[in-house]
Amino acid sequence: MSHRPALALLLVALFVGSGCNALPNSDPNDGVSNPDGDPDEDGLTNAFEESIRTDPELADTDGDGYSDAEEYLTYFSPRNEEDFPYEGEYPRGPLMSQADWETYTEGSDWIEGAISSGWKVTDQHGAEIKLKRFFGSVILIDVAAEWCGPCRTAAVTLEEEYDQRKDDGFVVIQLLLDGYQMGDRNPDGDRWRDDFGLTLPVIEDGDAHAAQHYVPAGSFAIPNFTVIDREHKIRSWYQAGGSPPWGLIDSLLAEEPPEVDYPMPDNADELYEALGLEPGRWVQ
Ligand SMILES: [Ca+2]
Ligand SMILES: [Ca+2]
Ligand SMILES: [Ca+2]
Ligand SMILES: [Ca+2]
Repeated sequence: MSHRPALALLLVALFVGSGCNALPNSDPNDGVSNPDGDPDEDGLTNAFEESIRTDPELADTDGDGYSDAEEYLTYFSPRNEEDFPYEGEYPRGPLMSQADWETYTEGSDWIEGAISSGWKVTDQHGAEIKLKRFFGSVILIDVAAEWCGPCRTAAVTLEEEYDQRKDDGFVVIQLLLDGYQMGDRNPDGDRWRDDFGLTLPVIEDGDAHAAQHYVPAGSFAIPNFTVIDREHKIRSWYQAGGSPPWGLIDSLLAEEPPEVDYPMPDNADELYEALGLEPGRWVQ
């Protein structure tokens, strides 16, 4: 089901085997002066590496353990060591440039049709989750607590519903407010995931750092569900009780993802195959 752990192990083995340096360059003439060359053997030509500003002589430019090609082809930054493929393999599409993003983030929370503001939290794998990294996906924000019976009922089928849709670019972010007691600001994300077999991002959000963006002031009924579309617009805000609006989610998933300028290398197909990766839905 998952190919990434095996690949990560392979990469680790490669780096261990080569003393954590760039992969060996067997041809000293195959240097950066040749735009078609690939001296670091990361699969990306010098010309392409220049266009994305990665190091053509280093397979893992930012040193995070993932090669430049693997990161770029899965829409993570090969130039940012804090950004790398999630252990949870949550769906992700091409990112906007920062400039494009800034033109996009006007508007306010809590209004249907507005762009959801950004926030960042840490998931169960210790990975930083930034909402804007999921631009292009349909996102369900599910606010719950361990003590809440209806929340637990909704969680029973959540993994199955998520699994059916994630290849279409569906992300669920579960925000846990409390533990077993109401007002207990110590939710246990591991316990919750184990109870319901969840692989999706589960966030211990006891201070409502993220959840505060999706509930009206003075009211805090849970479970509640907010749906964010592929353009990061809030399409259904604060649906308290019951189950997520699956009909709406499916209709939003049927919409085309926004176009983002994200050039792929000419040898992308071969690279995906060589790396054992599935091309993302957004690959042209
Ligand atoms: Ca290269
Ligand atoms: Ca490189
Ligand atoms: Ca890297
Ligand atoms: Ca990186």
